[in-house]
Amino acid sequence: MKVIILGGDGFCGWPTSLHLSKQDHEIIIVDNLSRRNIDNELEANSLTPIQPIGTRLAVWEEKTGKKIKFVNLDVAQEYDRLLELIETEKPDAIVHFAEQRAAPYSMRSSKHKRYTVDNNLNATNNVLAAIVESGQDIHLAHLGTMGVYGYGTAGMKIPEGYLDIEVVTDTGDRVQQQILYPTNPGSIYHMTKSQDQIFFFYYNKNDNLRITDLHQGIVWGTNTAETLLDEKLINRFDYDGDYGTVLNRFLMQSAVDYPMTVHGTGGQTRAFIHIRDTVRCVELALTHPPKKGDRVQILNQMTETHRLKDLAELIQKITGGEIAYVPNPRKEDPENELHVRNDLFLDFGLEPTTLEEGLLEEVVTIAKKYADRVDMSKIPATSIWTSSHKAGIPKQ
Ligand code: NAD
Ligand code: USQ
Repeated sequence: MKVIILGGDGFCGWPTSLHLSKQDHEIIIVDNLSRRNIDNELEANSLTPIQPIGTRLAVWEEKTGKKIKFVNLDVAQEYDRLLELIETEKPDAIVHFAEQRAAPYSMRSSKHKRYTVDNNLNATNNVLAAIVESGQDIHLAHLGTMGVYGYGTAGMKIPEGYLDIEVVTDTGDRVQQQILYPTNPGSIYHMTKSQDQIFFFYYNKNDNLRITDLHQGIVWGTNTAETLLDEKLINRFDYDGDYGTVLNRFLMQSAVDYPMTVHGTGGQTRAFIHIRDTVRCVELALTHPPKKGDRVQILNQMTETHRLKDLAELIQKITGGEIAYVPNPRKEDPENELHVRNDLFLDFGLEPTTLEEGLLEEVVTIAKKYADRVDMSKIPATSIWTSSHKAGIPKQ
């Protein structure tokens, strides 16, 4: 298969590109390197020493003999170049990772809210419009988020995208329907993913596009079989207050004797997936595309749910690290239950990596190994959801 990977220099996109290249798919990475520029803006860095994209690709070719093309292009701004690329390369599939993905970054200021909306919505609309204009039958697989659903249910398992409902008509008949699960985003970033869902619904209905939307949970871990082939292929590991996600932050914090920053009571429950399973899920999504005329295929890309407090306590058992319950900078429910269906990926053959298998390895091979690269001043989460959240935020 020929696959264009939009956002292929990022945390999920890079190991996915290598994994698909290893399976002999022809890969073209498109990325405008905006994530690296945001590191410059935040004066933060990956915990792991990631190499420039040119070095990454040269080492991959040297190690495996496989070539990956790279195109530096802004998917949200350079529509004509994107269309030309699609028309020239004629890919079988496009994987769309190219969005601003941090909820705290999207809440930093009006400027960051506007950037996140402009970037994410235009990127998604541009890809969809370009596929239509090219006239080609290309399967689009998009990385969405579990946060589209919100994190609470009335005790039921969150279904894969569609909710069964029953309406009573004016004549008293009961009619069964399936609708898109109502969205309940908790940040500007999550709101853009909710809006992406409507773009997919529309382009699928109007233009018959074949689309898979992957509602992914929080990704943890760093390396995959492919990124481990050489240290120069190492994947990104974000730990700063905006881009670091909770489990990787706790692992890094406990490795450098920084008390684990549990927001509020730690009663929040979230869905998780290891990066090794992310790359496998994208491959499974590409090999199980919807047929022409099918509705948007929505898959919940997660393997486990955990309460944050339990995660911190589990890591404490392994590392002896301290836990700090800090005021929550976000506006979110202090506690929630979360039950999620993920039958489709299990049916496709996914064998999940569990927390028990991966945690210790991650602490030792990444968090402790690169601990001397940590800038402690970048650890506190300082982006706040509303001005009333200001008072309790820890000072840097
Ligand atoms: P990332 O920021 O590491 O990677 C995104 C990549 O896209 C970056 O390399 C960036 O430079 C590129 N990009 C952004 N806007 C672009 C544009 N307009 N044109 C070209 N390139 C652009 O993020 P990630 O963690 O790899 O996440 C990838 C996708 O997966 C995102 O859409 C995110 O919403 C989704 N996702 C991530 C997680 C997670 O825990 N990391 C969980 C669920 C969903
Ligand atoms: N949290 C802490 N301590 C920290 C950091 C976070 O307690 O030091 C808490 C947050 O308050 C929140 C939870 O951990 O309750 C998750 O935060 P996160 O930053 O790990 O994850 P989130 O903001 O939801 O975003 C991440 C990715 C995003 C993806 C999403 C999947 O950055 O791209 O879409 O996970 S999901 O959470 O399922 O919506």
